[in-house]
Amino acid sequence: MRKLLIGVMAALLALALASPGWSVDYKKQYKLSVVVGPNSPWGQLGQRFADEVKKATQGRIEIKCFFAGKLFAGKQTNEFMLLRQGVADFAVGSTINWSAQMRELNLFSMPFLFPDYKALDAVKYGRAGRILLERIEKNGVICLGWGENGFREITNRVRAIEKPADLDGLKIRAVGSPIFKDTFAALGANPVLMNWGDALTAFQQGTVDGQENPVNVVIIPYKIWQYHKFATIWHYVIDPLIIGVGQKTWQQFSQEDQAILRRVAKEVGDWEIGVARQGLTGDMAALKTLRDGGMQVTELTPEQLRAFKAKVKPVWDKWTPEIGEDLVKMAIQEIEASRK
Ligand code: X2X
Repeated sequence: MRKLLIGVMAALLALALASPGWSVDYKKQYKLSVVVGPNSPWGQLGQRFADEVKKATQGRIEIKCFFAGKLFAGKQTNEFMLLRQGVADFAVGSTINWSAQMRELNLFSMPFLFPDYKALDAVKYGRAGRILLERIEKNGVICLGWGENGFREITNRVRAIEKPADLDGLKIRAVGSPIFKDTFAALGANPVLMNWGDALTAFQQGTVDGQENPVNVVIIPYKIWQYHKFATIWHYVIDPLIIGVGQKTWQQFSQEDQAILRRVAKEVGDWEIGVARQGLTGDMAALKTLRDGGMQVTELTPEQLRAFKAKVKPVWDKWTPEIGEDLVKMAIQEIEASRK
């Protein structure tokens, strides 16, 4: 009897070793966190990732998406921490929300640092980007791929913003990440930091005058023209997304499945980046949707932009050492090289 039992166990063990994609340790279902809803391309990225991973692993990895910050009661700056702790297994997270725990990620929130998508890509796929991802990994989150929220543009219900003085005293909702408070204070506005879930109510009730978010991924899906008549395209901050997985979860997967996760993240991430940028270069066709919604859209000239950039110098002075002098310098070099 004992011999038989040992024989059966040995056979089971051999079977487990022989099938690299199968492990007794896999959870029945993994949790993926997204701050926004399923209608945004950002939410769709989460769902596509889950669907494609399930298909490619023949159902070995089943991921359920939790939209609108459900996993952390809307407190978006906790997302990275919860991913580290394993409360969420996966997340498609904004660098802004993760910057609360990873100060270096404020690099992307340095006002007027990134002039265009080429500059962003040069940093993301260059040395500075590699260093950032390594640091995140050291902090317990594996980065599988990039997505994109996009360049953040400002909308408000009071007046067209063409120069810094137009921001005077406007109550602008921003994410609860300290660099935004500093930036809007430097620009003469009245920053109000709150979670996205609360922000929608604040727009509705008019307790804030304005907000800043990307065109395709937030302004259009959330129809911000319902609350705000004015939009200014100023590209002041870029907001990349990272498809991440907590270290503890990652270690459970076989090498074969890890490779699948990386491949799928790259594929769906690239798809979403394409959607996030659609109609936002050249003729800026995406802005038509805002105008059709009734918004007055202002596109700033390089000269008008310089006036805003001059105002945020104190933000650069304060935040460069926080992010790391070397990292900021490296990013500036990569951006300059991308412009040649
Ligand atoms: O809260 C925001 O503004 C949003 C949805 O863009 C982020 O999560 C960074």
